[in-house]
Amino acid sequence: MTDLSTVIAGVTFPNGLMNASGALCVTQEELEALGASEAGAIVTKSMTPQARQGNPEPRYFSFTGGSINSMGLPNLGYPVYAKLIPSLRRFSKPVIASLAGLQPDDFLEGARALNEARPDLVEVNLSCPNIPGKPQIGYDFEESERLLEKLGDILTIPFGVKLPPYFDPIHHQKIAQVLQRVNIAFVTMINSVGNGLVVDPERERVVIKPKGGFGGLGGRIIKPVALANVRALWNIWGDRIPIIGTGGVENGVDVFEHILCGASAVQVGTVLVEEGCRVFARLARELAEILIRKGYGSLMACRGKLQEMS
Ligand code: RRO
Repeated sequence: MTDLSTVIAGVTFPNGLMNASGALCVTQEELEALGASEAGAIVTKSMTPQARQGNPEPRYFSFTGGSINSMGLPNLGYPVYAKLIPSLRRFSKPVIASLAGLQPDDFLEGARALNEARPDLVEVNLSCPNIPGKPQIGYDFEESERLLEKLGDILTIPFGVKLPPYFDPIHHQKIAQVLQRVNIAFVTMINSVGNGLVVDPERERVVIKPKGGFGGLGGRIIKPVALANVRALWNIWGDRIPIIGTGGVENGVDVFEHILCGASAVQVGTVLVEEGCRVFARLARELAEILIRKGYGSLMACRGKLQEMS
């Protein structure tokens, strides 16, 4: 048997495959379906103080090669998730609460609620691209540090951060320094590639309604950007801070590539929305096949093993 388990911030996962926050994880029903599936963890939708309907529809569109979304943080609100989380523990897999907010104080209020609810880990979302007038916090290094410092004073649960993609090595250096200073427990990257635009040429129209059609890109087309971001932080940190790779995972080989780049686990967004929770059993089977073929006894054995050319 190939060992697909992994450890992140001291928490053991039965396998390193889980949903990306946002994908089929808003309602109690969806969270329980993740619990009953082969997913190695349950990740909640990013939550805000009050319940939100999100942006007007249509707000999600899939196309050959990926997806574009501008959901606008539809979620049930901190109090409802705080009540739900303890009951999700019965599925005997880690529960990761994704914490968001519309302003810094929201995050602090959410941190207090989550201290009571006791998920295994908290993933602080600094990278939602879809709220009109609210920039992605992760692109402001000073603001990110201020917020994470304050959260560190409040949270009694290990917390990590969900980052946007960066496109320049200096930005990888800068965010890595910030995250080291605040003692981050793990990093999830990347969120969707923000503010892309998909065009329907026949109708000469955008494909989603909010923000004039601009939205976050996910799926196969973003895999090289995701792999580059995982690798860039692995090159800085090695195994000191675990990375959850997210972006473009459609099959077992994609998972393998993320792990080779340095990820300790992967999250699945677009393909989960398209295929439903049965995707986890398929990915686990395909990942085990490639690990066996390559002679690796476990997922962790190939972590970071990507070779550069001499
Ligand atoms: O809800 C969303 O529109 C959304 C969020 Br919070 C996020 O972090 N990433 C994304 O692609 N969509």
